[in-house]
Amino acid sequence: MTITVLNQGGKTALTGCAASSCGSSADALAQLPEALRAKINNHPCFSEDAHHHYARMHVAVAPACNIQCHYCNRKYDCSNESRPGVVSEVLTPDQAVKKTLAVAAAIPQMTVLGIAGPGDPLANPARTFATFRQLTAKAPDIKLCVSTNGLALPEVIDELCQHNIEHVTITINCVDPDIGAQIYPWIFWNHRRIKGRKAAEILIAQQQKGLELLVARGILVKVNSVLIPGINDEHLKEVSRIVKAKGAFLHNVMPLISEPEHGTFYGLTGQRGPTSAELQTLQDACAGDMRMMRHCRQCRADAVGMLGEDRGQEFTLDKIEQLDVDYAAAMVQRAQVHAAIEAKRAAPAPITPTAPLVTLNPQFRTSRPVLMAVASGGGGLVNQHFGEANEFLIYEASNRGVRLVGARTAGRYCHGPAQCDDSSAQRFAKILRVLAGCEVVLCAKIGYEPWQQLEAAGIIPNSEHALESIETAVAAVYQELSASGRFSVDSVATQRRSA
Ligand code: CLF
Ligand code: SF4
Repeated sequence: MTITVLNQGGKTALTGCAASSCGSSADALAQLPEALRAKINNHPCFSEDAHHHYARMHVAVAPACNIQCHYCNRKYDCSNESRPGVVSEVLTPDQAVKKTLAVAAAIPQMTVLGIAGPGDPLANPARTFATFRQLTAKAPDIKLCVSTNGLALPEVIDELCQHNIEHVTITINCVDPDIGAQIYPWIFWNHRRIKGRKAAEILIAQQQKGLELLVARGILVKVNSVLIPGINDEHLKEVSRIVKAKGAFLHNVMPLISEPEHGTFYGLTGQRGPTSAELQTLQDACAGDMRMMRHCRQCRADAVGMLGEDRGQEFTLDKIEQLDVDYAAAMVQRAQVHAAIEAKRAAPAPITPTAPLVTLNPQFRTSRPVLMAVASGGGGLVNQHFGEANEFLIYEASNRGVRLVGARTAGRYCHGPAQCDDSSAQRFAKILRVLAGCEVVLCAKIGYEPWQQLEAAGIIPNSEHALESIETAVAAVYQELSASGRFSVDSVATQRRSA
């Protein structure tokens, strides 16, 4: 967890990490050894700070899977790395390479190409490695990334290393086969279908062996875990402890998605996903053991763009087939864009005129932690109109400082005058549900009507910190409102009560 504290000059000055729970935001990043920093500096998933500046894309070249998870329906994207929704197009490796080059030229801040489905990349080794092989040769400035269930991992480690892959994600939901048997009905192993506890036992052994082999070779491993209330919630603390002890770099606990309409086993049998509060509580409990990822968006297996946005429709096959990309020229432009981003990131934080000239710690001991939702279009700034925000970044401010605790998708409130009708009330109701527990919304601008509705729901809208750095703005608002007693320990906000 990164703590941001304001100094006497009002700028972000002191940042520190709570014990061993460092995330990988700007300040935690600066504290890493140089070699490690270079690996994650522009990877939007492995570095919280990088996700404000850099984009990723996935190519859906891996349709088959070698296991069954109770939260997956093959008609939908791999839940390891996606939100529900069919993959628009499964690509051949040649198509995937063409698409990657086209996206990299059009979105120069795209630094990472991941293969994450729609099945398991390593259950489709020929397609996955053919894609990596071509991209290693044609686009050496793009980082390659892969996400797997781990069953086939130990046997392909040598090939992974040949493609200079520095980042691998393994989805590990358990280390106990009895729990595994409740998550995985079967695996396909050595040409046979194996069911029940035995299947889970083999999968767990392969995942752990794969993790150890990757770490031994210096590859950064992120472990994704799906939080399934009543099945592996308590157990994930043990998972976190074990994978950290084995050298995993980051742990990403994601909420189960189990809407009945997706047709998954869990969806159809009424297994619920966790609430935002349950997710945060577990992430905090695991954070004592290792770095936690808080900014995952559970992307589609064909996602394109910054985390939280999907520009896939701009790069459909019919569109890219017509393109002739000069990638040598694109690489020059990409390098310039990356240099400009890095120059901006290296610049000292501007002094914020609205920030009180005090530190948070001594003065506001009597204030309780508060969640604030931030509308941001990227760059780590409060720079989005409330009505245009499809998602909100959720920050917690407390007398220990400011930290990102998640991102929640709400859907845009404003769709233009044509849709300013009854449907806007429904959209607002959804936004309120998504903002449960938040007491402040920070945005660049907000209309009169949503302002009033937020206030009526007990949430304070604030657009006074437009274009400021998010952490500085959240800290400033916390101080302002703490000074007024709004967040005193004995106060309970309306919104908090209703959450
Ligand atoms: Fe893709 Fe995954 Fe690589 Fe990222 S996603 S393969 S590590 S490039 Fe990132 Fe998306 Fe979360 Fe995955 S936000 S679902 S963690
Ligand atoms: Fe689905 Fe991915 Fe699980 Fe395979 S590993 S069953 S594709 S969620």
